Amino acid sequence: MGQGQSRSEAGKIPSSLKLSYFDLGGRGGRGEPSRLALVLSNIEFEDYRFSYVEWQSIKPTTPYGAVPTLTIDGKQVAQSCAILRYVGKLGGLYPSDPYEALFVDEIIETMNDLNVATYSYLGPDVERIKEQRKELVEMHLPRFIGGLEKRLAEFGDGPFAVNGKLSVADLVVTCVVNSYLSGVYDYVPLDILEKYPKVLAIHKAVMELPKVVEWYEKHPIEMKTPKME
Ligand SMILES: N[C@@H](CCC(=O)N[C@@H](CS)C(=O)NCC(=O)O)C(=O)O
Repeated sequence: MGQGQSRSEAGKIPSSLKLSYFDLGGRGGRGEPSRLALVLSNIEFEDYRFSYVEWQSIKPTTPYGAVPTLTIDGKQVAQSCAILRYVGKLGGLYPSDPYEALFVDEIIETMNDLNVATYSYLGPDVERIKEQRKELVEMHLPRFIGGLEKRLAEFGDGPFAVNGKLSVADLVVTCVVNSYLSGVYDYVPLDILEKYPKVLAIHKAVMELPKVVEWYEKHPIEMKTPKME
């Protein structure tokens, strides 16, 4: 059970939940925040992970040819932000107060905008990757992470983003930060987020939660040295 709502406010837990997503070596990605929400809420789920090779045969079985998907008592649903809100509601990590929920949603959607910009090109053309990462560093990170850093002052006193209470918004921010700190993005300096202390404070607070510590002991985050030239 999360800290955002009481148990009586949380949703009915289905008897079977299967979260399907790539195995990204513990880094962020669109599936990891929902995994963390389920883990933090002590909700059992099948953590179905697969490689890109396996993905080719899985893709046509998903509603939009994309993951994550969540299979709830045999029914598959898609879209990472919708899944995250749903598991947040089940586990008490999504506010029942609509006004508070609005701020949580603002953060989820902002991190989604950043993810869309981050994954806009994943192909083999190195020059195109360099160009895309330059845009990320100069434009998208200041816009979305810099924007969030300023907004956090209005959302509460921290360390968690909204009213100081742990919510799925903190999990989505943490997964974005983990992917940047892991060095997976070539041509992006590893210290790029250092000018955003409030965002980093959310990450630190989440990564220190005992269940999260235990989770990453089991699923270590693979660290890389990003290519810079
Ligand atoms: N709007 C969707 C986007 C899903 C998406 O693009 N997922 C990526 C992984 S993060 C994917 O499935 N890529 C493989 C492919 O498109 O074949 C969501 O938020 O779930």
